[in-house]
Amino acid sequence: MPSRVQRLAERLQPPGPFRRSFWRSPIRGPWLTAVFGSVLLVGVIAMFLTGLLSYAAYNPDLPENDLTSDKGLLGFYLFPWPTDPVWLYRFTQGLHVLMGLALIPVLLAKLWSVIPKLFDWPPALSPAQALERLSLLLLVGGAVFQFVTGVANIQLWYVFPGDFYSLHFYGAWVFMAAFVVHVVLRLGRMVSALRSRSLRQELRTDTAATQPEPPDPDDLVSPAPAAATISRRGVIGLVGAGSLTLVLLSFGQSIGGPLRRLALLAPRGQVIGDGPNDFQVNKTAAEAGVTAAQAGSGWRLELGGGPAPQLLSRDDLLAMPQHTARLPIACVEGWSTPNQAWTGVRLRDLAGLSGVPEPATVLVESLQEGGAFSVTSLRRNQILDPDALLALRVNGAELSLDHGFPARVIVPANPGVHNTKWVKQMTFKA
Ligand SMILES: Nc1nc2c(c(=O)[nH]1)N[C@H]1C(S)=C(S)[C@@H](COP(=O)(O)O)O[C@H]1N2
Ligand SMILES: [Mo]
Repeated sequence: MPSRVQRLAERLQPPGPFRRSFWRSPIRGPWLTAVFGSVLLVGVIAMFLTGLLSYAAYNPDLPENDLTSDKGLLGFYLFPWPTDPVWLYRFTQGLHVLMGLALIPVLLAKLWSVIPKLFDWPPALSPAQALERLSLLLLVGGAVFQFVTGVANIQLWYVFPGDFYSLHFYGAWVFMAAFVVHVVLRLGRMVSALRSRSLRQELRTDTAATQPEPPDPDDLVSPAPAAATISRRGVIGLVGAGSLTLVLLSFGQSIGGPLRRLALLAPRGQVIGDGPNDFQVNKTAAEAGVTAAQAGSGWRLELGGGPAPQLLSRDDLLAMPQHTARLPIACVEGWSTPNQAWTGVRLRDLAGLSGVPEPATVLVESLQEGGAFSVTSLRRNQILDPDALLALRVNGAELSLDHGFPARVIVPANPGVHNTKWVKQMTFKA
């Protein structure tokens, strides 16, 4: 029996989408919502964890590395990012971006499945309901915000009012707070809805045999269902095909090499550089404002932090013991290159030469003027790793100017952004 308050509320409903009978899809109901919800439950947790890892990988506690203005307590979990296995960041960040893309159709389907709730009228009948709807605002707004900023960033569409890192970082925490509240409130209902129908049975049911779910307390099921024009199987298939298409047209950018050509949704050029230097470039020398003249014979590496600063020419560096390491470049934007053979001087040898053989950090500065990534810090474990290099050559050839000639940093498992190109100065600190 509807209560008097409910009956009154119904009479006060404005017309159109605010009336429950406006929404007539016969497949909308708790089971379908729970199917998409369960995929999002797992997916969002995985996104959050890989996102947290990416923040840790930036070593934001070191000078110049924190791209958020003030992490405060939100950095409680930070740990020194390891250098082993070398593909670690390639894997976690490739996964973060690919999963995010795959979840877009699922999120849209989930929102479609609950859209009548958006128009609930009156907006709230009790303080508890008002609070819940407010949390939904943060939930839906937070999800849309995270997906939009993430996709814009991997499409190099830097339109944010502020910088991507701060927005995506704080956005994640706001979204997760609302997500936890939502899961606590709805998990039980999700589980019982999933149990209410057999997935296997649904996957065998065609459009003609598709019937509405029984009326539910959440009022997702239409009170006036139309005839089915698509089965639940059809909608699940459509969403799955959408996710698969996004992944198929994107994963090539994370695998690199010849498969990169499949990454039609990736924004970067397919072929950059020639011969041994023909692998992905983030920012060309021209874009960074670095000229061949700056990188020419007058270039000197300034080693600081020790008793006396030192200036080394490229020939001085080439005269030091050379080491080759096979390492990838993996960008926060999800693209990466397969291992390339980098050759140069070990960072730990440079630390020794500078007079700081046991460094805690090194501050690396680029020839590039300004730019968020022209000054970064590396941690002790990254300096002392035997495969951490100031690279002078790649794949048996001189570095190209676009890949950082005369010298660039390359450290195993390091986020691409901290593999500074066109290095000018390194300051080791004990
Ligand atoms: N000086 C400087 N170094 C830089 C960058 C930059 O813009 N300026 N971009 C970084 C980023 S974001 C990435 S992913 C890698 C890419 O290296 P690559 O262009 O050789 O592939 O370089 C890093 N080093
Ligand atoms: Mo990057």
